[in-house]
Amino acid sequence: MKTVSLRLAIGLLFALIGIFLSLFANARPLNGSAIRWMNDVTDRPNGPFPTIQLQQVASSFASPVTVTNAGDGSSRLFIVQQTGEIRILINGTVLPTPFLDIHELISCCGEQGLLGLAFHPDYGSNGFFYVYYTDLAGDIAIARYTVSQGDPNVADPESHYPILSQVHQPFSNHNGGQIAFGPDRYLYAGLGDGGGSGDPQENGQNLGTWLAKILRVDINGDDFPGDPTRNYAVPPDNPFVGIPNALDEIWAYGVRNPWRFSFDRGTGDLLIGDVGQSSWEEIDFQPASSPGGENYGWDALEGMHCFEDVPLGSCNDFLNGGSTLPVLEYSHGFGCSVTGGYRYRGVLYPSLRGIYFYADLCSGRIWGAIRQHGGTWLGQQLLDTQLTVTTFGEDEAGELYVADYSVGVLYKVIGEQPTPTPTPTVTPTAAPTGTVTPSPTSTPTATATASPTPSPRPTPTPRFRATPRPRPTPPPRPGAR
Ligand SMILES: [Ca+2]
Ligand SMILES: [Ca+2]
Ligand SMILES: [Ca+2]
Repeated sequence: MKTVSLRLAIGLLFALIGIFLSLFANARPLNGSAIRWMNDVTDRPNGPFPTIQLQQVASSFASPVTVTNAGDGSSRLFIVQQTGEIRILINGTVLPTPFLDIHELISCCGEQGLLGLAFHPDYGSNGFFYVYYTDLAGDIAIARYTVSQGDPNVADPESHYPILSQVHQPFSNHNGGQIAFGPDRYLYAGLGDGGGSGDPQENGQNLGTWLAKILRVDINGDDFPGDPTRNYAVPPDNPFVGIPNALDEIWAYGVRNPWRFSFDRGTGDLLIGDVGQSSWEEIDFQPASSPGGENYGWDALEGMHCFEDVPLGSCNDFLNGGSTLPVLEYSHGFGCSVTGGYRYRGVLYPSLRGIYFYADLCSGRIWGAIRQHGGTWLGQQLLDTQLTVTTFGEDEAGELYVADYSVGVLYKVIGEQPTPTPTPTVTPTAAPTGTVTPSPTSTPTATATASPTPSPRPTPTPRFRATPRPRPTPPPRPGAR
C-alpha cells in the first residue's frame, strides 16, 4: 500500500512537471515591449498552403501606407496616411483626432508623403516614435516625436526632433519609406535609389551614398554633435565602418526601392520587398545572424535577371555569387510593384504560422511563402483581390492586416478556424449523492466560413506562370519608373 502511494506520488510529480513544461513551452511573450523575439521558432514544414480571407476591420482612411502597433499593451493600431496624419484604431473605432498631423511638413503625394512609422522598443516608458517622410523640398527625413503628457492618443506636435534630415532625393520617385527596429534595437531605414529610371546616378552600387540602401543607426546617441541634421550614433559593428569611401550607416545595398520590409518576430530574420523596374519584383531575405553588408544587386540585376550589364559581362558575376539573389520573384505578368509583408506569428490562426505574406500593389494578388528545409522559399498565390495593397501590418499579438490604398479600408487576414480542442472528460469518482452535475463547458461550435479562395495548388513561385491580367494601374506605384 505504501509502495502504491509512493508510485502515485511520483507519477503525480511527473505529471505536474509535464504540465508545467507544456505550459512553459506554449507560453507566449506578453504585450508590453515593442519587440518580442522568440528564437525557438522552427521553420514551418513544407506546405500545405492555407486558405485565407480578408475581413474588413475599419474604413475611411485617406491613402493608408503603413499599419503598425506601439507595443505598449494598448492593443491600438496606428494607420499612417500618406497625406501626413497618423490615425488610431482602437476597439474597432477610428479615433476622430489624429495621433499626429504633420501635413504641413511634407510633400505629397505620388510616391511622396508621410511613408513610415516605427515605435521605440521602450515606447511604453519613453513615448518616442519615429516617422519617415519626404520634406517640403522632396528630400528624405526621419524624425522623432513624443507622445503628449496628457493623452496617450495624441502626440506632442512640438516634440519634433530630427534623426536624419535633408537626404537629397534627386527625383520624386523611389523614396523608400520603411523604418523598423531590428532585434538589436537599432533603427533600420529603407531608402530608394533616388528615382528616375534605371538608376541613372548609379546609386545602387555606390557605397558613398545613402540612396539605394538599407541604413542602420542607433537612435539613442549622437555621433555628430556639430550637425543638427544627423542625430544618431553609428553602431560600431555596421559592416562598412572604417571602410574608405563607404558610408558608416549602410547596412545593406543594391536595393532599388525597398518600399516595405519587416523583421520576422519569431526569428529576427529580415525580409525585404524590393520594387522592380519593368519586369521583375523580388523578395530578399537576410538571416538574423547576418553581419550585414549584403549586396542585393540593383542595378546590375532586376530580380534574378541581368538589368544593366556595365561593364559588359559584369552581370554574370552578380548572378554567380557576386550578390545576394532574391528568395522569391515574380514577373510583371502578375503585377507591377511588390508590397513586402510579414511572416505570420500570430496566435488566432495556427494554419498561417510561419507563412510570409506579400502582395502586388497593381494586381491585388496576395501570396504566401513558406521557407522550406534547406532555406529555399516556395510562394503560392492565396488570394486574387481588387485591392491596392500598399502595406501589411502587425498588431501586438502578431495578427496581420492589409491596407487598401484606393478606398482606405483596413482588412484583417483571416485563416481557417482551428478545430476546437474537446474539453477533457472528467470521470466522476463515485458520486455520493444522486445529483446530476451539469457539464461544465459546452464545446463551442466551429463556424465553418466558406473561403472564396481557390484550393491551394502545388505551383511554385509565380515566375513560372505568366497570365497577365489587365487592370488599371492605381497610384502610387512605389518605383514605377
Ligand atoms: Ca543605371
Ligand atoms: Ca547631431
Ligand atoms: Ca535585387
